[in-house]
Amino acid sequence: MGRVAVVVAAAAVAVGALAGCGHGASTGPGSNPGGASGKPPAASTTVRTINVKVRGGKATGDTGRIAVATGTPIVLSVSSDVADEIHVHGYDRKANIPAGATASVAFAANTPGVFEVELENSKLQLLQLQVG
Ligand SMILES: [Cu+2]
Repeated sequence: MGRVAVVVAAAAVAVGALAGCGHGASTGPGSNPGGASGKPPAASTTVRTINVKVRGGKATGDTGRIAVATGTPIVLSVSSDVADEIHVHGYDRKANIPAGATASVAFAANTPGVFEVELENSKLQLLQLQVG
């Protein structure tokens, strides 16, 4: 069992290293989250709201490992006392947060895996989104 945990942790690190924080480097699976391709939203699917607050370089709220089922609609809201940028690795979603304000990114968690969510400029990990 311990070995499994180590392997999972190593994989998470590897994913993080590969994904990096490169802006514009689109190496994703090429999904089309735009939603204009004729797939009606599932009315019964509950949106998972994730709220994180950053003050003085520390994240509080829905931090740590957040597990959701594949396909769950996510609304991630982050408030920060300094201007920064939300970055959802893997899904490569970003949103600018003005100082003292809250910004949100909404997306469907359609790709299984563990994805780091961070404040890009502060290089502060907010949480890990575990999809699957
Ligand atoms: Cu990043």
